[in-house]
Amino acid sequence: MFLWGTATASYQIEGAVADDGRGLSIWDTFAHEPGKVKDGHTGDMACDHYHRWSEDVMLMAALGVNSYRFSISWPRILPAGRGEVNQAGLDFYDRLVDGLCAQGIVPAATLFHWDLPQALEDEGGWLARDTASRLADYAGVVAARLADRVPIWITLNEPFVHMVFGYALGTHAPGRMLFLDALPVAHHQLLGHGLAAQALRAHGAERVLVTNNLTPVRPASSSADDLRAADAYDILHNRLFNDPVLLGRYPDLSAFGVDAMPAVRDGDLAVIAQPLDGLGVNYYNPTRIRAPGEPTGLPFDDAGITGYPTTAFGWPVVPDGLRELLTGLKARYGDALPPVYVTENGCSQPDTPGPDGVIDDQDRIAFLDAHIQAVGAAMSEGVDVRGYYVWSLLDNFEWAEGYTQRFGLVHVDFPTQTRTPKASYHWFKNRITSSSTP
Ligand code: NCW
Repeated sequence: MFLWGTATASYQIEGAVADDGRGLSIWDTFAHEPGKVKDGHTGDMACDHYHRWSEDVMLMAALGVNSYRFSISWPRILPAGRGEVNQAGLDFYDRLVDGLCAQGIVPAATLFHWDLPQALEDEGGWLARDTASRLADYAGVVAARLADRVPIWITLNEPFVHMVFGYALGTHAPGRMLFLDALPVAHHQLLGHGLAAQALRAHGAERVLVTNNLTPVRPASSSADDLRAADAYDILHNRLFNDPVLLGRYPDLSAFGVDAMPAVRDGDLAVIAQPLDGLGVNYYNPTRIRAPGEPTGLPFDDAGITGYPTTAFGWPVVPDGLRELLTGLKARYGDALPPVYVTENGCSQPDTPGPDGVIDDQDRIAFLDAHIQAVGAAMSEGVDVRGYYVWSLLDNFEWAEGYTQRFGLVHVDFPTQTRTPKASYHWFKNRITSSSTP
């Protein structure tokens, strides 16, 4: 059965940050620091999904999806990041999973979608090797409770984006600006993936995935300098997180002046590279890269993509980039590529309700239609794609952009928490009922 779903993440939708013994996450801390998030927004209330989850499950049931990708809030389960388990936190996900199963919706749970317990950040966060073991402990705790009903587990969401925005540039929590010194964050997340995968399997998880944010890289010209720059960016964005998991080795980082990946110990790559049941792929847009005009400390420069429409975020809309990405993965990894799940794809649009209250998001419909066709094209070119999840079910807390970027199939009026399905919700329902595959 091809999985059609929607995706969300805990800090972006749950709210209820002080309910039932939840501990603090790095995003609670970061969002409350003045100037970090647009308009001073925080996830304190978000979509209040913690209290409204059953309404949200019914929205999915009426949408007709057969799967739902959500993330578990680590500090709800282990408020101090380690040690004592908060049963009330587990009970929440237990109720959610039962609610999904009752509607025939297959749960797909992400362990880490960026909301690290603050207590672990205080011990070094992902710069500390120990955090990898803590992820594995947490994986064991949640799988022991939920793996009897949750068949699909995703260890990490977009470890590249978490490393770059959280630890290299500081625009996301925990707000560190370490530039290339953030590289150990990549290794420790990947090690955490491998250890967590073992713990999940030991507790009966059926399918274990990791989700990477991937982008097809297009050189700005065919000059040798631009080709070299594009290759360097491809290594950093795509291969740094795919190669260790799929091939058991790090790519050559010499373009970055790095002789060997830091923080790696004997045996780590074997843990990281154990067989996967699927690769989760989040696709938003391709990247056009040129050689830097003047020295920047990096071997590439973003040339920007022109000639395409853009989303409210300013991201170019290039549906064929998804076909290019998927077929490129197959060409690069061959038999080492497990089945692929498109675990996120979608767009932010202004989505202002009309005078009649209708949210007529035709641009999102065109976006989804074209991207689903691109998945179909990749499948007919031989890529084994098993699922497609729209980001997102609901408008939600879009990290540093606060509530200003709306990605939902369902509009949320945040002051009243009123949910209104957009035109794209009705379109997606028709699309997935009219054909069982892309
Ligand atoms: S910001 C981002 N997102 C959005 C977010 O809501 C979701 O939680 C994420 O999984 C929508 O999907 C992901 N992704 C960052 C994409 C930009 C990466 C560019 C990095 C260049 C250095």
